[in-house]
Amino acid sequence: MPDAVAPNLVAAVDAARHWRDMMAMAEIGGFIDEAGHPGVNRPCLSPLDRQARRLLISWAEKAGLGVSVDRLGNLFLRHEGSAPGLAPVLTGSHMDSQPNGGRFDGIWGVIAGLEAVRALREAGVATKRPIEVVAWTNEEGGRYAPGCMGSMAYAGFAPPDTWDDVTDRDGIRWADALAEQLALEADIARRPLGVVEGQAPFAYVEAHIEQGPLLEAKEMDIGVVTGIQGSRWFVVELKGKSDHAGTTPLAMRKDAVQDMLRAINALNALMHDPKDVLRFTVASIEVQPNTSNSVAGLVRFTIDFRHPDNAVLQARGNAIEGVIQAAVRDCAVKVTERFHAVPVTFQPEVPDAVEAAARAQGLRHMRLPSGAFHDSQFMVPLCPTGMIFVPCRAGVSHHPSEYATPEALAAGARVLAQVLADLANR
Ligand code: HGY
Ligand code: MN
Ligand code: MN
Repeated sequence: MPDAVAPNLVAAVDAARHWRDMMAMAEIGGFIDEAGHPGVNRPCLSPLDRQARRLLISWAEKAGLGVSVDRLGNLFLRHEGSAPGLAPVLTGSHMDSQPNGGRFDGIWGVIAGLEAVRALREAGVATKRPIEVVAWTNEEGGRYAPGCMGSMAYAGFAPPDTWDDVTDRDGIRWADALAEQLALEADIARRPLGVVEGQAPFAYVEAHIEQGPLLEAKEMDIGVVTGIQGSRWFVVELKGKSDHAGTTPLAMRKDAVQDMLRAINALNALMHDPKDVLRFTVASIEVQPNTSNSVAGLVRFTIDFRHPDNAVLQARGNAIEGVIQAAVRDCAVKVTERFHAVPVTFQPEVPDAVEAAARAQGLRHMRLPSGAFHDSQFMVPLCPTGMIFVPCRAGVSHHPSEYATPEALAAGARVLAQVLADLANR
């Protein structure tokens, strides 16, 4: 579809319905934080996740879409095209949230996909190709690390049983939580797992809030996403010796917390970037036995390291273990890498279609990369891939004060509808 707008399609996107759907989803796992912000805590493979999926499925069935799930729990809502055998256009995002998450990260891309497909059908816009809206399993990696398990398995990036023995904080294995979810959703049609067992998509487009301040600061309506920076996750285990805090001389201790401080100070030096492009975060720390009067015998802490330049991502990431080994004085060190997503640049087809739709609809737009990772990172090797960003208030995300306006979401859904119609007729 060139720069022409399908006026009946754009008009068929129902902004009020879209916002109602978003607010209904936000009730599932919703909470009010101490500052009065409405947050969401909806862990993957939890009863709340299943409640949200059932609500989405009820809307999809009402809209006449086919519903199916694959063996990683990825959930698909299918709009049939006039040539059903053709590779589908895929759109979607994730429904799981951070534990202290917002009402828009991930879920908006799924609900926007549903709204765009409903608008296509209500406007009578025919598509040659099928369109599928997907809700990927475990994008956040909050309950089970790493993130993007559903999309990585779908794309053949990692074998589907890679994470079977990963446990959550309650010791529940990923494989058991996934089996429980699939059993509770046994009434939903099964489908082969992505390109591993089935068909690759023709194209993939994901709608998401920016999770950064640029679009709001530049007063833009639409972000034409050009690519995603690389991310590497590590978990570092320091094993010392627990001792009595009152009687053990410091010279005799193997204090895991003191060694953690040495390690993090050394990592801060490794990761120093005067241009503030590099992202280095330690945000999850486990201490054992975690009592005030016993010296810490064991510490586990996480590293989230990101950079847009793969050479830097590899060089600094590969140096992490050696830097920790050199800095630690008394403990045994174990460094495990558990996520490695290289920087990706989206092929031109989808960003160009997003830009054409935004322009045709008279929306202010700009190109920008994504600092957050997304399931789309793993679609790039499979097919032309891209993302549509909308502004979020002060760029805040992964926090209950995350907010995007009804108008911003409706504009994003209208662009998505036009892009889907465009791609599904190629
Ligand atoms: O961490 C991320 O970049 C994503 O929001 N899960
Ligand atoms: Mn997200
Ligand atoms: Mn997120």
